[in-house]
Amino acid sequence: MERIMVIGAAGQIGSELTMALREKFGNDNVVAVGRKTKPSEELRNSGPFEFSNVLNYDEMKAMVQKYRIDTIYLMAAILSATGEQKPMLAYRVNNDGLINVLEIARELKLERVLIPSSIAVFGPETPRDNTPNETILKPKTMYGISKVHGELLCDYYFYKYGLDVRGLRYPGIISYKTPPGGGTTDYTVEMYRAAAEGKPYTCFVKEDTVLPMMYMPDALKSIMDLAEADLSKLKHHSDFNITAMSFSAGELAESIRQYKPDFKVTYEPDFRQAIADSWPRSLDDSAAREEWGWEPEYDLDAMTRDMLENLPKVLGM
Ligand code: AKB
Repeated sequence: MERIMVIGAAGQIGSELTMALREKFGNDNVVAVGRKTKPSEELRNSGPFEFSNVLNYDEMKAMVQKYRIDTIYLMAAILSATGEQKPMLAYRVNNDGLINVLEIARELKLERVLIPSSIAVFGPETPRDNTPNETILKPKTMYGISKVHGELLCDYYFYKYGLDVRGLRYPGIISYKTPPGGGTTDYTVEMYRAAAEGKPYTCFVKEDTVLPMMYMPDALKSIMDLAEADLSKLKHHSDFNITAMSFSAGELAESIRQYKPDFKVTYEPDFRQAIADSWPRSLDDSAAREEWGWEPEYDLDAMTRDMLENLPKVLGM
């Protein structure tokens, strides 16, 4: 039986992932763990919710034992932009949190651990178009450095201890329910929210900035499909490139204008521009396609339609 713990359950991906896993495996079989962000009523009331911190090894371990957990999804992380403002916090949460989870999983002989990585593992020396799975990994952000370290550690635990750790490199994730926090790709969600509220938007990257992106339903599908993939078919474990689409900030604004013709965007790049410029414009995700059948469903237009349909409800309009 699956007994799952989602750490970082109140965050952008964690909150929706917890609900999707509860739907699939039963509410009581999915324990949500959050640190301080206030969880939604839905999250708190639909199944077990615990407040804890991934840096508290003893408390986390006791909780894994209490709930007889066999699978952990580690979604807690300090993302790229916050990580540049608070590098030591990013270092601690992303590295120490990860090793805590890996050690708990090894000691308690858990069945599986899912740990997302990110396009932040790449850097300015990496080829930026159709970036291969195997390439130069020399990130310049603390977040990216911790994700490269994480990928290597996850593979280490797989090869040394036989712990089944899996992970994929998320591009920018776009969703309407829980806003993202502290990422470089957050301008996408901010732009949709401003458009839904009928407000103009000042974008913190340049109009021609292109990054790989993915809509939340595909992000959930990808990690849940990877969790169920046949281990014997996996040549990679913790570092799959995955993508759904690539577009510039200007193309995103244009896509929104199909539905909101008066929507105005101005561009005032800040420190996050340099981070965006160090990441790929597009990714080669053929390893994920071949090894576990990855295929996205949403393109830019389908995502824009869905975002603008759902945001007014979420924003209470
Ligand atoms: C960020 O912008 O930091 C994240 C990511 C790409 O991992 N969304």
